[in-house]
Amino acid sequence: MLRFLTAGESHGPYLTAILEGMPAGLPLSPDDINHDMARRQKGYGSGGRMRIEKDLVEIAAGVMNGHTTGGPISFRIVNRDYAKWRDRDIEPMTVPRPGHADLTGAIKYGYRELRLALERASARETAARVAVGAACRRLLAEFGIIVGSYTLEIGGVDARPPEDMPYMERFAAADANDVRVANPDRVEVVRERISQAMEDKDTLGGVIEVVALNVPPGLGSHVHWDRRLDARLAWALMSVQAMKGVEIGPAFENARRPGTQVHDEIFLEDGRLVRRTNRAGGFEGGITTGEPIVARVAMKPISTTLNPLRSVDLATGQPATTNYERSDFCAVPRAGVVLEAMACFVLADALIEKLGGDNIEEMRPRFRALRQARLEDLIMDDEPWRFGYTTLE
Ligand code: EPS
Repeated sequence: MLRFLTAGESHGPYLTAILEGMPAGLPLSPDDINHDMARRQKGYGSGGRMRIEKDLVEIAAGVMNGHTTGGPISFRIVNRDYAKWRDRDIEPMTVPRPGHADLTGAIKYGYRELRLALERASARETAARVAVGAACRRLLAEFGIIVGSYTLEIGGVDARPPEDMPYMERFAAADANDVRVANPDRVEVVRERISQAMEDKDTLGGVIEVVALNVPPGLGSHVHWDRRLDARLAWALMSVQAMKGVEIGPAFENARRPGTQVHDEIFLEDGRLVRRTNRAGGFEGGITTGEPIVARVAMKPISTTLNPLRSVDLATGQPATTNYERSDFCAVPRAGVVLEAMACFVLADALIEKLGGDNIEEMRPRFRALRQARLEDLIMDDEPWRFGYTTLE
């Protein structure tokens, strides 16, 4: 099945990713990937680094003449900022920032210089994930599956789109502004909130909704914990730097309501089993229902703040305050693109698992033959039966 690795430090020479398990025969060009790379780079509230980097991906393995070979695909993204660091004597970093991996990384790895933790923990690594995710998105596109996202909240400011706004319109509207807010009436107030945080020398988190459309029913499985696709998705989304909460559908609101107000009732229309609501967020029993997959993700505020936070200087053992490192003030708008990448990876993996993944042409007829939520696809024996186990007692 599909897997990937990334390597690279925030201010090192470059980031590398290897994606293994993509089927052969998929058209894939750097342009397919660079589109998402560019989307990840814009966002109001970013720090100065985004003016330095111009993320373009180089593919040096697994794609020949514009098509995947089935072999591991390698991606390389240069860190332009490295030029500024390579021949410089770097000040020691001995005061860990609360919220970052500085302290926990040093405890775990025995670092005698905190920058080593920072360098690999940094969300710069998400550029590599977006490259991987864009390749997965290319595979999903062959089967009509679309993944998008938009900002729901930033710093407590509500930016939810109107409930009746179609998902495709939400995606397009979000991509048309630099806070990735789908509700046009909320763009300015969100920008102002970020401006205020910058003035206050503070940082902001928020909530992002990630949605996948046209996912067939029957991906994932209820039979074992690590095959439940909602759980796999939550894991992948949570693995993105600074993500601290994931809910599928309105899960926390569902938890406050009685079951009769939560579960999506089933109706038969023209031989199809349909739902009029999607409070389940696209999953039942860890398996896709065929409804849109909806995941909401909570991002904590960036832990590098211009206003210092109290900490301890590990070199002197004295109380100290954190030193400012150039960073983002609010990365919520850009983070949506990273979350999409992780969702694309999880869904591509689940699709390959279901359809087999040696060659894209083999997958197509199997995709068309997938069992659907149709009465004709669901033949019932409708007669008494027994467990029939062959136990000794
Ligand atoms: C990051 C800090 C900032 C961000 C960086 C993530 O970088 P720097 O410390 O060089 O200013 O710009 O994100 C990226 C470089 C990127 O491409 O997203 C951090 O500490 O996580």
